[in-house]
Amino acid sequence: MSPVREGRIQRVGADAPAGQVLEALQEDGAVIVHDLLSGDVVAAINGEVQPFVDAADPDMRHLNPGVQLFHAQTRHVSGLAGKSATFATEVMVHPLLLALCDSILGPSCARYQLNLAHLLERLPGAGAQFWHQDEIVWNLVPEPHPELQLASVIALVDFSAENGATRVFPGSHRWEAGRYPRDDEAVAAEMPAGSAVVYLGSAFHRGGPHVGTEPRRGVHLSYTLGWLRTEENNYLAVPPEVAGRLPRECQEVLGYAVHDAIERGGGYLGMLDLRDPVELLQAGWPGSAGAD
Ligand SMILES: O=C(O)CCC(=O)C(=O)O
Ligand SMILES: [Fe+2]
Repeated sequence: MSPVREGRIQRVGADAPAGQVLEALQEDGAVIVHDLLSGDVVAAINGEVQPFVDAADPDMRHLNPGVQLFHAQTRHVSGLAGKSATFATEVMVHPLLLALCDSILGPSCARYQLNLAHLLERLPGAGAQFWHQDEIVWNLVPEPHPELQLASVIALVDFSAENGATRVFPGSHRWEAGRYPRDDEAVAAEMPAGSAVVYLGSAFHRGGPHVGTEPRRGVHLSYTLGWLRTEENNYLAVPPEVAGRLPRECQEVLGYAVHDAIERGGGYLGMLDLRDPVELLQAGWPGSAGAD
């Protein structure tokens, strides 16, 4: 499909050239990508995660009371790449998402990595999240700084304004410090299942208020620079015995690959026994006695 402007957020098809998606993303801070995932992929993920969703407690206690309000009336399934092989192989390393990471994060690191992969099933009655920038988790990084994160919310059911579709504030990635959103500036990322709203870590957004009747299931998937601490501990979420069964590209994105900045005059991050953990996984570690 050709790009369509609606409010001030553009919509593209997943077959659009990555450059066109990137342009829309850089212009507005967010873009809706239709049909990023096929119906079969959505159905496979929904089936694989169902037991975890059923087991999730929507009243779970969070680490911090502030987060309690933010994530109220929501079933959470975190560490999704360790729980759904279809998610790990078809979504986490989706070529379009990785192409966007190459452009947005690539210039500021030797390799980017998964930040978090978290299913959010927001239930009827869930209130609006407070507006925020996802990059706030790294607020000790001095300003100005390069873009730290590429984020997305992927719809696993149809998203509507009524069931709490993610609200984005177009252009907010360029706002000066101290400029905050007004409610009338929000655009609802209404989209069919399998589509995604992709946004920059610097763009303001929120989960919308759920005034519908059916759970709103989506995946919050984001990537960050390979040298930053990730929000989710992906080595524990997807431990070596699980990661070892995934393709190498998935292992790399999960953060098992060394961040090698030697060519840029830097050094290594994330090595083990002076080796690259991806090579150890490829050699059968920890199932075998290890490499040599
Ligand atoms: O679920 C949504 O629509 C947005 C979630 C979000 O922004 C977050 O959890 O940081
Ligand atoms: Fe967010």
